[in-house]
Amino acid sequence: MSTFDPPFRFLPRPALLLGAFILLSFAPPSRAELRTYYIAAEEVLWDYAPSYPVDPMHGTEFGDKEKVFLEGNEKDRIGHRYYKTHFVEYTDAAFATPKPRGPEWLHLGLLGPVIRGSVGDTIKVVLKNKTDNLPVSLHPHGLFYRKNSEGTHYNDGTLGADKADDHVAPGQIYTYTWEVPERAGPAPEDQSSIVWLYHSHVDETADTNTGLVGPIIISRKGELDAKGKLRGIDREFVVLFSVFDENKSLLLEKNMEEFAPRIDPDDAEFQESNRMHAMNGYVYGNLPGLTMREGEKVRWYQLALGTEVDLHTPHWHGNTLTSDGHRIDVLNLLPATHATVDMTPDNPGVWMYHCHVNDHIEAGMMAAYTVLPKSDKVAAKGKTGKQ
Ligand SMILES: [Cu+2]
Repeated sequence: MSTFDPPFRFLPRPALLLGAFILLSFAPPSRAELRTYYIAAEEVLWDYAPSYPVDPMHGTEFGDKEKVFLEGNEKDRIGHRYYKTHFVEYTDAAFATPKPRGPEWLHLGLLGPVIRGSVGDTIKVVLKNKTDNLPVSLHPHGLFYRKNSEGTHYNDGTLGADKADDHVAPGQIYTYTWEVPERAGPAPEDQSSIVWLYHSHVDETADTNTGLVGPIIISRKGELDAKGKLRGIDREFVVLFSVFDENKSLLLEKNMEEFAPRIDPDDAEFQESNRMHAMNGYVYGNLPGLTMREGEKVRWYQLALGTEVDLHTPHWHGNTLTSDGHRIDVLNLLPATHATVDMTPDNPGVWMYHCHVNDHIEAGMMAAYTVLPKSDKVAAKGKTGKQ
């Protein structure tokens, strides 16, 4: 008995399959969307090294070299915990419920949420300033913004409403509107998605050292599926390499009052102890969540921010990647560089992933990523019928 209903029952099965293929091939690309994000700037007591006093890279206690940056002593060192301000995503305009961060984004750490879009979309970010006393703003790289959504104050000839985005005062809300035209998305030689930074730009250096930074991922039209997942890519990781200079933080005074009240802020050794060589706000192997499986298509978005010490060379042990059509295991980053590189790991294990600048290795700019063997998945599938 035929399983086909009229009027297709006269067609042979190959013709039907071909017809379906043609229909799908010419299906209109996914429609442009309005994507709205609710993001608050708020204070957090951030821990650069939750494992303290254990060094997870070596399975021992931290030594004197690491303690330069990590050891607080209630007198003249702040230690591994600092008050910072960062971007937190909320579920809606009430700003009452933070949006839970899934395990796939656990590694973002201190960073704000991923703001995602496709070419043709419009992105609205409703920003609420939940800090006590710091003006904040949102400035996106790469996207198309008018003067009322640039998030930066300077003598640009604008007045009135076009200035409202420049400083969002504590307790206030402002909505930024960013367009995603072709020129904000991947160019012909790019992969299917690219990364940009967003950050507060009231006092750019102080704001970013305080922690007000996050990623934007823009994909080609039609590359996001109905669930908002990037087609053909199994996992995405975003990592920001930055020496957070806590001496330049807007919260230095608060940190000193609470953790190191008896030190001159100009003391050179104190200042050095406050330069946190971090990957997503973690040092010395504390960055969690970089887990993938052998054979998966893994996309790494690599970012840097900071000053002249922020020339970083991320290096992956154990596997290689492609960057702009070249094979690499080390990438070059300068402040505010955005790079997208792809890996198909073929080598299971726990592997080092660190900045290759010697001074930065010593100061803690290191992590580990895990590649699970493909065989586990095959075995699990055989057992349960699903992965
Ligand atoms: Cu580095």
